[in-house]
Amino acid sequence: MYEDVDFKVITDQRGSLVALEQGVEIPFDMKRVYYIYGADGADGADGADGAERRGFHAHRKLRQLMVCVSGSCKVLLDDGREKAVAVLDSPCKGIMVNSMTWREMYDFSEGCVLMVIADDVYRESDYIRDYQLFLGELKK
Ligand code: T46
Repeated sequence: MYEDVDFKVITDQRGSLVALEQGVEIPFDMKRVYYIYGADGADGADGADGAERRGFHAHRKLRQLMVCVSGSCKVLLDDGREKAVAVLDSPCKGIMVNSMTWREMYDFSEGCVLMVIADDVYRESDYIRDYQLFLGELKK
């Protein structure tokens, strides 16, 4: 469903640096990077915890590395058999999320920036946005 990944951190008196390199921390060919910010609800978005949950989908093929480079959030992960919650609260660690894993992101802290590195370009046809359809495709 997903794996925790710890990154090497290079720290000196100027601060810290993390490098994510294809073939080292990233086990696939990187095709896309995107990031989500302003998701903490400070702009008036009105979910139960003050912020809107995002995600509510699985990907048929896409694999992604997710890391909060600033702040924190939680990710509910579900492979149809079990569910887990990953807490992303450090720029020094991430999670590698496999295909056919339902995800929901929530509890975004103020200033959270969630960066995602993906092994393909954006394709809406890769999304399963209906949970029952997701369970059905898992059985195939
Ligand atoms: C995921 C989680 C972690 C694009 O045009 N290009 C892109 O590369 C992406 C990712 C999205 N979009 C469009 C599609 C929607 O109209 O941006 C809009 C928001 O996307 P979405 O509602 O899918 O956002 P999230 O936060 O629910 O999910 C995103 C990713 O889409 C998804 O792959 O795994 O972040």
